[in-house]
Amino acid sequence: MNDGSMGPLTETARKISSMEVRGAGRIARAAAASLRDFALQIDAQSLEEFNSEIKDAADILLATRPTAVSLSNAVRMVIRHRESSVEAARRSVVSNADRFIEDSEKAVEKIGVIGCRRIRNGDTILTHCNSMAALSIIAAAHRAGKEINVIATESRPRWQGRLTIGMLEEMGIKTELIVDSAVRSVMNDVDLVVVGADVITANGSLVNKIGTAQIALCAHEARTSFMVAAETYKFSPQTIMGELVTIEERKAEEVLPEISKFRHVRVRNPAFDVTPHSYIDVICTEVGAIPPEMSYLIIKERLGWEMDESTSISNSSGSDNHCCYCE
Ligand code: RUB
Repeated sequence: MNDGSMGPLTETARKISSMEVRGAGRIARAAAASLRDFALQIDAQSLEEFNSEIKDAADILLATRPTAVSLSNAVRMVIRHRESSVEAARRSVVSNADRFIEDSEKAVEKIGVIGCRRIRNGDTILTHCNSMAALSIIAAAHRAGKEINVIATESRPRWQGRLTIGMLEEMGIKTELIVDSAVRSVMNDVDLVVVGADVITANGSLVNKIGTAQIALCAHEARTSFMVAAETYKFSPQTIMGELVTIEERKAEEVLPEISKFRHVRVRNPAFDVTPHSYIDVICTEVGAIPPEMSYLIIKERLGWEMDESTSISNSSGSDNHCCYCE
């Protein structure tokens, strides 16, 4: 392996693991950019050597966080090429990465334009965690001159809600911050829940920040609309092949820094949970607002899904995380 040129890519991997770079879309774009920069540095004598170096680099990135399928989809889209020389393969990887990053940014914008049509003047919107796709919808509604009010959860244990309220503050949007457990207390004031996605499975279920499933349950019980904002690269081809989604379990210290003082307590810290498709009214993608039941078609048509070995790229490879699996 070309150790000298691996430095920046390893640094990106470290930032993704530590969550300095976080959120499924950002993770995917950072991985694409670091593969592109790495491809430009590879000093390979043969195509086999080039492919093997790129594959090793991809594996380092894939081992960072196991849940977000945007990471494995981005890696697959960037490293896939049919070239027969090192230089052509290098050019392919670079242009794949640039295209992925550009398309991904445009997708977030387009989701805003499409999703904001579902927001009415005077609506109160509840959001969870910090999702660029969900915030794109809220920002687009605000730009369109709709009077909106946002309720943001804290999103313990990593407090992503503080990022969200900072962004809403900058946009000048009226915002209320609540503790995660206050969701039911405020749900009757909410017109629409809008959240992002780490994974949409073949049956249309959503994997997103821990707590999302409870919010969906509350929204369902209160007859409040539940909208998911998800670029098409958040849909999981692996789930068509029957694979289960790996749910990342992070360190106990994130929840309880003084855990070492407790001899009989075990902290569980799953970072994501699963919302059944039956609780989701609509998934807003860059190609339209679709019912969750259409997820299979998105995977088939948008992700160029084929029954080949590239489909089996999985984020969980080599990860030290303690993971559990779900449908
Ligand atoms: C972030 C999270 C976000 C999705 C979508 O979790 O659950 O809702 O990743 O984000 P974490 P985006 O903070 O653990 O990465 O819409 O920005 O891709």
